[in-house]
Amino acid sequence: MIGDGLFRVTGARRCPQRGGFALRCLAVSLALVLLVEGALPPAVIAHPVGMSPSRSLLLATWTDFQPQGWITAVPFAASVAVSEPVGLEPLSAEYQTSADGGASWTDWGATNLAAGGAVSSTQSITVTGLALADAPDNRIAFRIRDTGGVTLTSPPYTLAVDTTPPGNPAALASSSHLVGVWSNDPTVDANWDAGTDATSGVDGYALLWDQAPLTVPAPPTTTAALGETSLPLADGSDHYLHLRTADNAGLWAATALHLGPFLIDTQPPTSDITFPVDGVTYVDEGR
Ligand SMILES: [Ca+2]
Repeated sequence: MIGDGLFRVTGARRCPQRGGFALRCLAVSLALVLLVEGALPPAVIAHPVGMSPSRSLLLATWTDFQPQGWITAVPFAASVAVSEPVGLEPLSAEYQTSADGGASWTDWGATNLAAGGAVSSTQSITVTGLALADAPDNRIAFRIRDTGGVTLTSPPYTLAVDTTPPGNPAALASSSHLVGVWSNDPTVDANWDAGTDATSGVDGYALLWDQAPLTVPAPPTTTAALGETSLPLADGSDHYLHLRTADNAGLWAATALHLGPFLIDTQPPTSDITFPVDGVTYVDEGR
């Protein structure tokens, strides 16, 4: 220990044994031991050779990491800015990635990496051509050396990748109406199961009623529920419901589910009966 060494060097054994001078010598020895054992501010303590000083790590700042949110297409680019007053060596920049939430990492490398900046103390690092698999918890970390030889490592950043559109529900059905059967109820109850999305999860659905059998609804989602009652439908025989699923990454199923036709007739029948003998006509107004 450094303190032990100092204590030995300045120990009482080496102090002259002459009254007040011996006491002063002992006081100086104790003061030196206290200083070395922690009484000095940390910034003043020199670091042993081979141990990274904390000075630069505390002053380095990593900002502006991109991309944020879900990544829906590969390959993609990731970038970050790093600043440190000492100055940085752009050619030393490297990165590594993890496909399991940071449990294991690739080796550090500089493939498809570019680093530069107007001033040496702030560098922008960009990596292109990243092609990580679908996963919510991919990670990337960067490192760069400063002109003092200290390696600065960024925190790990999340790369949430979902390039796979969701699957529509397995079934779309009505609990109130039969397809192709006339009904005097103008509001149709429809229900469906959730559908699937392995990585980001199902966000919701775009529902659309119209008079065509194969319409594919456009974004945005109109509901996240698993059932809905239509607005009153006009009398007619060509009402169709369409449903399309979106995931939390903003991807949409390429196709839609279709249900119909629904036949709506809210008007009671009207019948005219004429007695030919006297020509009187009776009208059934349906009341
Ligand atoms: Ca997805």
